[in-house]
Amino acid sequence: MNQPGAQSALQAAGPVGQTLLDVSLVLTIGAALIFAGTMLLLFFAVRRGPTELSRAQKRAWVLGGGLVFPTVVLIALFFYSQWHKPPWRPMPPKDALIVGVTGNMWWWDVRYSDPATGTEIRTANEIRIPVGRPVFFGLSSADVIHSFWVPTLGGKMDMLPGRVQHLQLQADRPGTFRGQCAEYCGGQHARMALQVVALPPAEFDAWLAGQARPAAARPASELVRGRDAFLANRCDACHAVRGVSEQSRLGPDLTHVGSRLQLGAGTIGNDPEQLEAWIAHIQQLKPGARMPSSAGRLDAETLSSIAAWLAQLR
Ligand code: HEC
Ligand SMILES: [Cu+2]
Repeated sequence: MNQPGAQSALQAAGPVGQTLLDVSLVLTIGAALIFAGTMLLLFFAVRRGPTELSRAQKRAWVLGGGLVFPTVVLIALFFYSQWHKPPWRPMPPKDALIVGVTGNMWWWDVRYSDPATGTEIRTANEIRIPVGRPVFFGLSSADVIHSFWVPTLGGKMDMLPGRVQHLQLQADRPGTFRGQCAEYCGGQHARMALQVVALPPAEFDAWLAGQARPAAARPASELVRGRDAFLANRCDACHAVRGVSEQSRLGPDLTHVGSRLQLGAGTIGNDPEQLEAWIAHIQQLKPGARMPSSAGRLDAETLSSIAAWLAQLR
């Protein structure tokens, strides 16, 4: 499968992921030690055979092992977990980047606000973030319950229709981190992945400024055919390409689709050939996806002209 980016909670790439990893290690090692100790006691007990214990000895074992020990361990764990709990914040910290993500069957709608103008910048299935800066996600859903999970960074948080939930994450090193919808949401749930790309701050700013720009209203002459076919075949009934078609949000925003690492929420890679295959055969690549296959409806030349136009929307 085409899956760039680590998707492992064992490769923590930020403070939240690291805390979760630390807590998990303490719990796992602690549980293993207690289990080993209990088994050791059992081993000695069996080896020793039946023995008479005095009343006081019996009471010491039952109260000590059955009451005092678990109480001490559980109270210690309670304070340990309170101490490591990620803070719940109703408001983002001042320097945070705010990103809105809405789960759809089966893709992710992603929104930023333009730092220059405050207007909304929309993209899909790929979230770029600056390294070393907190990112405050506002998470929701357009249909059923989804769940946002990027294991290397931390999480996860359910996405509920009609509600906005918050999650604050941060990447401490550049890289590509794979995320996955973590709440079964229908037939193509397994093909609902996303990429989080953490970039040095200057590169991130340049990327965001690029995303803010609309697509060229007048493309180069060899691309005009693709753009016209996109409109003539009513791809714009579901897709916005800012500067070209704005009316619908039923499908991912395609203004800069050529710049994404993957297509179809992690289903395939992204180049002109795979774009063409996606448009022609989406129902084979992602059966049930809410977009019709175009093979049979569109001739090969039209398909490749649409793919060529989309591929250069970077
Ligand atoms: C009925 C609405 C609808 C129509 C019409 C439609 N699409 Fe889509 N399209 C979608 C949806 C929904 C998705 C997301 C599918 C998924 O990944 O589950 C999508 C995904 C895509 C993607 C992948 C985007 C990404 O970031 O992964 C491309 C490219 C695309 N469509 C191109 C087209 C083209 C070209 C046409 C016209 C031939 C078209 N679409 C017609 C709804 C539509
Ligand atoms: Cu899902």
